[in-house]
Parts: sequence; structure tokens; C-alpha cells
Amino acid sequence: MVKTSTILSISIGILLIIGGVWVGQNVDLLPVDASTNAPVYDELFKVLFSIGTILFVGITGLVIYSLIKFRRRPGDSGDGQPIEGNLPLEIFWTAVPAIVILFVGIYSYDIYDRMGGMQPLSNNAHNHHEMSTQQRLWGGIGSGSVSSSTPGEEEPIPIEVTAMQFAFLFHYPKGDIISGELHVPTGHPITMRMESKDVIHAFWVPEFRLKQDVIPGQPTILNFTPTKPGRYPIICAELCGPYHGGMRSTVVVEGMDEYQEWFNKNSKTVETTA
Ligand SMILES: [Cu+2]
Repeated sequence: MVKTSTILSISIGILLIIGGVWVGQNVDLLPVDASTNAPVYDELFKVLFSIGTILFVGITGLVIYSLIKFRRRPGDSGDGQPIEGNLPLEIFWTAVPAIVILFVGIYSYDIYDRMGGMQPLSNNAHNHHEMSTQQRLWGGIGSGSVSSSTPGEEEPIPIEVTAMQFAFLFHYPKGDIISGELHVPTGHPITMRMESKDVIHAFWVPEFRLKQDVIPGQPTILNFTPTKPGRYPIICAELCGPYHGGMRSTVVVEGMDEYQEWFNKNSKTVETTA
């Protein structure tokens, strides 16, 4: 004979899980997704948001319920019941978080890998197995040996990023453009080689779901493909000094024609807007 309280607890648990999954899938707290990278990241965020909702509602619900249900009644000055140990319960509440955390850890690693996080950050890294496009491109800068792209594979647009207190500068080696605003065309891969002139900064575009440190003396590479036209903020995400909060720029994602127009207009002329 199953107790009513057991049935009620299981029903509430199932409702909680269904509710949490619904919230994770339907409540959208993130800004617009503007790079190929964003949907991958959002997939992980939805799962974490579901788990977070289930835990938050479940735990606070149980606390509030217990505060009311087991409160001290007027005139009751006795001790509480001396309860010691419950092995099945202890196994249960150790196993469940262990499984959840293991799942989150493995899944996060998978997402990070799919986002390219496991690739070497710097072109100084020695990869003897294959020479990636970024290494071909960035390895060739300065030595004039940029090789042609593999057929079928779109050659990424190389951009050199310099961070300093308190601005980002974008240099397009192909047109010798220097700009305080980043311009990129939709649907085209971009490879950025970033270096800092002074302290550690971080290049962050929430709409791209990308953040990468910019370090003095050790260039970092960031690859992405923008997907949605718009103007998005570039934010320095590493406390870098007194005006860190003002270290912002803009990335303009536009159609290839508009990008080409901007590129041709600024090509060979040096404009500094930072
Ligand atoms: Cu900064």
C-alpha cells in the first residue's frame, strides 16, 4: 500500500521537473544570437537554466513549506525529535547531485569543445599534426607568405586587435585600415589576432556569446562567424584600470555589400576613432 504522501511527493517532483524544463526552454533571458557560436552556447544555457530553476524552486519551496508546517506551536517548549541518520535518504541525496554535476561537467566540456575552446589560443602554439587556416594566415603576417585558401573552404577575414587602456583598435591588414569600430560581414568567418599593449583586457560580445582574454606579449586568436546584421557592444570584460567601465566599442555586422562599401571607403586611408 503506497502512502498518499509518497504519491503527492512524486507528483510534485514530476511537476517541478516539467515546470523547470519548460522555463529553461521558453524563458529567454539572453540577448539576440548573432554568431554561429551562439546557438551552441544557448543550448547549454537552456539546460543549466532548467536545472537552476528546478533546484531553486524545489529548495526554497521545501524551506518555506517546512518553516510553516514544522513551526513551534504556542505553548510547545519541548525539544525536537532526535532523528539520527537515514541511509537510503543519504545515498539518494548524494547520488542525485553527483549525477547532475557529472552530467553538467561533461556536457559543458562538449559545448566548449564545439565552440572551438580546445583549440590552441595562440599562434605560438606548436601543432605538428596540421596547420590550421588561422596559423597559415597569422603565421604569414610580416613574412609575406600568406598562402591561398583550400578550395571550397572560405578564407577567413584576418583582423588584428590591439587592446590598451582604455580602447580597442582594429587593424585590417588587407586594406591597411585602422578603426575603433569593428566591421564584419554576415556569414563570413573572421579570425582575430589579439594582443594588449599594457595590461590584460578581455574582448567580449554578448550577442556572439564569445569572450577572450587579450594579453600583453602573448597573442590570442579568436575565430567566429557573425550571422545577424546589427550593432552590438564590444565590452572589456577584465578589470583593467580606473576607466575599465568605459572601455567599450561597437561591432557592426552588415551584409557583404555594405561591408565592402565600408572597406573600400576606408581602405588605404588611416582613420582613428578611438
Ligand atoms: Cu580593458
